Amino acid sequence: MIVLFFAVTTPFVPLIAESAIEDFKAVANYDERNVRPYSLPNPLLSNDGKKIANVQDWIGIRRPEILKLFEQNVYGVSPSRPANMTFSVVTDEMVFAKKARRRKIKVLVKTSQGSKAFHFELVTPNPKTPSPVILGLNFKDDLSNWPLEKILERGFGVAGIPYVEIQPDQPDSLSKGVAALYPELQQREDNFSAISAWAWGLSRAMDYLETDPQVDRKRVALIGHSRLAKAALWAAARDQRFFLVLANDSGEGGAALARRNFGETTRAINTRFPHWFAKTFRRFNDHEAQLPVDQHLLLALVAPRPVYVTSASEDLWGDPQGEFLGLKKAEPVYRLFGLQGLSIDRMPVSNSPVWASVAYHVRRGRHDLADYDWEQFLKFMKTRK
Ligand code: GTR
Repeated sequence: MIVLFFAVTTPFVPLIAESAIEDFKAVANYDERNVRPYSLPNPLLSNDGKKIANVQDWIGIRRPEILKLFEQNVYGVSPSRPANMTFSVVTDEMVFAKKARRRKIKVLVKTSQGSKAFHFELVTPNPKTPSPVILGLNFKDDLSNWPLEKILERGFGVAGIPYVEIQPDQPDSLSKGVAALYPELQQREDNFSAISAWAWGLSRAMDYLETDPQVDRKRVALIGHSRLAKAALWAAARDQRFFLVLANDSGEGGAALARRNFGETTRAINTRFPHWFAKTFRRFNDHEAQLPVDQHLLLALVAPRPVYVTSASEDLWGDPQGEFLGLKKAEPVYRLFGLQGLSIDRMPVSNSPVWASVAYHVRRGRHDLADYDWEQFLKFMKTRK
């Protein structure tokens, strides 16, 4: 209340007042007993009420329909692969006692509005054969926060894009970054949002990786943490070249069900991060029940490819239970493909991963991409052929 009063009466209030940020967290519901009943859109019922009973109808009818609903109502539209795009190798060296090769690749995109470049680092185990690669957006501009040596020892390559090179992460930043190359997409209510721009950047990195002889192009997995896990899920949902997705603590706008009033809400995320989603998404502030989708449908778009959802036990803002349920409610689509869901119906205790065609764990501890998470991800990937 005090915050609202402040915002309304002070003319020079910053777009996101720090006090407002704290206030959303302070007033959030963290009590399971206060979760209101909700009902979710059925993954296997089309917009016009047709029952989706086979893979063909899923692929031909329901999948495109859900993708479009997410574009229109949540993440906004994205440009297609740019006609004018070039890749160049900026640096190239052998590392880890010549056991691995590390390159920095520049992606340059041009449109009639100008040009924009971003980079990513690619490290591959010294190869006689192409390696599977784990690709992700990174908060850092190098790979120093990821367990490089461990990843390489397990036989995987890794690629990381400093996410703000694609699109800055600030309110009012959509006139910059790659979004600025497509001003016509910013005129729309379902505009090219920051999360869509980051996801689109992942697909552009994939455009390169597909051409690299040291990369097993059929085994490019996505990883992301937090806001970057939201983007990884949206990228995997849209772009079926990705082999699987590892979505760590993705929370609201990621794997967590929007209709569950627990932790972060649609209003909180749209207020604190107005650039992350399309403008249309704001219509659902306090009206999540009117969303034509919910986040289980985002996970379902990844089917039949594996999706690994994780939570952290202390990350109540991210709603661990809502992330688990998002995954469970996507399972009917995996079953349509003849794949098995998780063997459990209730969220497992901390540090007990459960794997099937989809996978889940809740790690003991706080919101983070921790060694424990990496360890499970690498083991899980070893089980996927
Ligand atoms: C939080 C935000 C979450 C999550 C997180 C992050 O402040 O509310 O949705 O994305 O940031 O990305 O670190």
